[in-house]
Amino acid sequence: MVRQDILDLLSEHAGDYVSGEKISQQLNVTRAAIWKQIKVLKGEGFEIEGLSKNGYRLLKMPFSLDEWVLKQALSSTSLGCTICLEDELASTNDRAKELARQGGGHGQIILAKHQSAGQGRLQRQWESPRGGLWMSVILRPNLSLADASKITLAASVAIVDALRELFQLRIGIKWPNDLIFDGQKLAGILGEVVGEWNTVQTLILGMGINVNFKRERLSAPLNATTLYDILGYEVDLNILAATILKHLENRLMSLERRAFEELRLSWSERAVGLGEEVRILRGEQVVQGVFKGISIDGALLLDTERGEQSFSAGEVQLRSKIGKYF
Ligand code: BT5
Repeated sequence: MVRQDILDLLSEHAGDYVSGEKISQQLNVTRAAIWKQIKVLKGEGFEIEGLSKNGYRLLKMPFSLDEWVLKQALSSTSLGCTICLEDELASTNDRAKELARQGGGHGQIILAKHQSAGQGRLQRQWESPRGGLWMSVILRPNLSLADASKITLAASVAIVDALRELFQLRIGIKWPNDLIFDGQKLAGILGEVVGEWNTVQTLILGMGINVNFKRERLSAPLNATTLYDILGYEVDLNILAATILKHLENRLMSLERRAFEELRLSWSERAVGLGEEVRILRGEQVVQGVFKGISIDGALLLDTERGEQSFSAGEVQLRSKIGKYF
């Protein structure tokens, strides 16, 4: 509590010094206790200047995830209403499922600084070293089970738009939900329905973004990149999370208004490979054709020799004409 109170006080006087005496009086703690807490905060990455005659001044907040900093950055109204931030979790999606079963409400977010068993789709692994944004959101939207796939489409668009807003980056969406830069994967999305949708209507939306670490931290064979490799500097994970949640909340609101076509168009504008000759891999089988677009539910529509065929995300993989990832 003292930690939060000190930060509240310092941020209220942003840029100005607050005397140790004033903090001590307002919070009813000793000056020694304040000094100790300030030392801890500095260790966590807060830049706080302390001058014996003036007091303390908050100069900079950490780029790593911090509940207090994240709360300051949030502008969404429902998403992020409750924050669960852990140093390490096996998987934020798994924790979110547990919390959802225990009654965790719409908008609760779960983050881990590092995941020891991050999950991709279809039981695949998701490498999640420190410095990434590993976040899950519990959603109980006013939508039907048939619309669950639209939420993951919305999440892709939200991440693309957040990265464009913050860093003027142009990230592409590789169907169904990979976010890629220069043909390499920067982020992935894992949507999972919890329990009986008709009764509980809960979706866990997991988003994983490679942010403040070098690509070398990931296994060599992966076709991956990180924001650090792209930009050349570290970014504020709290602001990134908050900006994604803001865009996601807006997209969810339009989905609840049944603006499905709007989402399909937004997704298509950001997609890679549209209108191009592509290959679809279904196990050993390869189908070739022109990538025409997606259906309202996110199925890929392919113009083939045998006419239009549609593929759902769970069963196939998309490759460029020459068989590359994209
Ligand atoms: C995904 O699966 O792309 C979904 C990833 C979702 C991760 C988030 S993190 C927060 C939340 N908690 C979780 O436990 N998961 C979610 P998929 O399309 O199946 O891609 C998985 C494949 O991507 C793997 O088989 C690897 O080839 C590759 N991969 C693994 N880790 C990667 C990384 N950090 N960056 C890029 N590619 C990676």
